[in-house]
Amino acid sequence: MIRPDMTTDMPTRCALGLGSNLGDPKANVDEAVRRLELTEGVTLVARSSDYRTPPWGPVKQDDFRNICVVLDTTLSPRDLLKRCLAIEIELGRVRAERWGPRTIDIDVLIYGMERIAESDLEIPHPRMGDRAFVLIPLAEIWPDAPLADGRTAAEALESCPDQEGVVKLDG
Ligand code: PH2
Ligand code: MG
Ligand code: MG
Repeated sequence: MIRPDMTTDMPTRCALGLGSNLGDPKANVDEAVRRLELTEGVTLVARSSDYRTPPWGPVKQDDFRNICVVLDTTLSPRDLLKRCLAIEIELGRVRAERWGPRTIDIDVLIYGMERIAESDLEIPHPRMGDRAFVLIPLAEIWPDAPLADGRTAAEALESCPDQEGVVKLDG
């Protein structure tokens, strides 16, 4: 059991979900990945393809560009979250409406086998199991990724709605 603020010596395998639908989504996603790679204590293991995905949720907005990355980190869950939020700010994210358009969103989806339920940090991400824009890129690079309900990403994808709208992009 790792406390959310505990630093570890052994790296932990994690998954992040990234999304953008404001400004230049490709540039935003690429720059976010570059900054994650430059982060001390973070080693990028895999990056998924980029996907164009219809907006999920109540807000009418442009399609998103979504990817997932897998990384190994010695950062604590909370420090990893902090770094993700810092990169969002560095790239000019302004938090407006919930579910609304964003320059860049970086969500911590999975942190090893840890389960964390705090108001601002829930891992595994509680809503990822039925979201094609998360599961499709994640299953591409880490099909065995462990979700909160015991299923793997690939298993969850078998019954996941809204997959038709998700389009793999070339570059
Ligand atoms: N993120 C949201 C709300 N809706 N829809 C798509 N397609 N992709 C996202 O990343 C996304 C969304 C809130 O985080
Ligand atoms: Mg977020
Ligand atoms: Mg999100």
